[in-house]
Amino acid sequence: MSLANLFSPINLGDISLKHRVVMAPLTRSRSAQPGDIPQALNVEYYQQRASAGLIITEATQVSPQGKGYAFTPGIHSEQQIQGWKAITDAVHAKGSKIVLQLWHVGRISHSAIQLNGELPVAPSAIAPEGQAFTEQGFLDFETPRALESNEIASIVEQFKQAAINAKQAGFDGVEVHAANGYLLDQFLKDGTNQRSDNYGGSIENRARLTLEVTAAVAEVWGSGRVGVRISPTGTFNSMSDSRPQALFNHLTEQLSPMNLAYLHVVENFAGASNEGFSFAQIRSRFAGAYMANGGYGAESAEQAIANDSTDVVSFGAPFIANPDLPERFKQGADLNELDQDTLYGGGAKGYTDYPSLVTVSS
Ligand code: 8OZ
Repeated sequence: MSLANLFSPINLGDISLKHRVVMAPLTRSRSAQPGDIPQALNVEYYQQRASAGLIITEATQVSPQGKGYAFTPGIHSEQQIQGWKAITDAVHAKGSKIVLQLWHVGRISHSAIQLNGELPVAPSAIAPEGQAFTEQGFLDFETPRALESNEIASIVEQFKQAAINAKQAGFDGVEVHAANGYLLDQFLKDGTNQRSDNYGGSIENRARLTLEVTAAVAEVWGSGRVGVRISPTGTFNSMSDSRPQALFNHLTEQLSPMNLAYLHVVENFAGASNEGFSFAQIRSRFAGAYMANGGYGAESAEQAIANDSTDVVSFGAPFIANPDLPERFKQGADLNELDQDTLYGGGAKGYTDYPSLVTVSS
């Protein structure tokens, strides 16, 4: 099968890609400790994958409050900025592009991780099911503290400062993480947002924080270097919404005139059902580039671009196990298998030791 569409160039706003195989954001929990600092091992990992048309980094803490998982990196200290700078330099040296994913986890954290043992914050005091991954191991989630109305501006400020830091670290842009049950998604969906102020209740109010954060970050970067990631049907992290189509149609209609680099849509993740949801309605409401994610392979990605249901596709799991994924797609080569046991934490094993195709020069 021809992969002519997948391997054609595209501009995502002001970010030019040489092809449309994008590396999705992937939490790997391998930053240097203490300090959650990107290190040489991470430079090697990202550089190995720099044949991607674009790399979206693993979710990265915008602030200490935004941290929810042990060993994930941040972008709120000088050392973290310098650590990321080595990564952006290495990726650029290989001719690829890299954007930083800006992440505030909200309630998906634990007082054992938060500064001064404070409770995690969220739109409403509703606990998720399950456990947090902390430096002390897995701990049951707690009931978070509902943010006061006058604290919301500081959330926007955390994202904005992180965007400024990302610029200093040499990225090509940033992606606002509004998916998968973290703080912005917690505000969007009514299973987690039961506020009665301007940030809760109506769909317009629940979308407000994501829109304000995106606008603040776009002020720093220019809108053509900002993407937003959403997961309309996602249930990961105990998420639910009563009217996801109406909610995400509205959000998309509001994001569209901002002229963003792209809208990144998690279409399949952790077995959530898409019954009754139309991603085509999201696509048709967004004037800029649509990036599809979740369960795609080379052929289904090619097909989806050819039939115009997406512009570009991001690949997660396949990029963990195949550092040279675009080349393997081109050659129709077999893919390495993913080792589930080495996804989070640890060192080089299951991180930088997946083999590339052996290329024999003639
Ligand atoms: C899996 C494990 C830890 C974090 C996401 C940042 O879902 C994540 C994540 C996924 O966006």
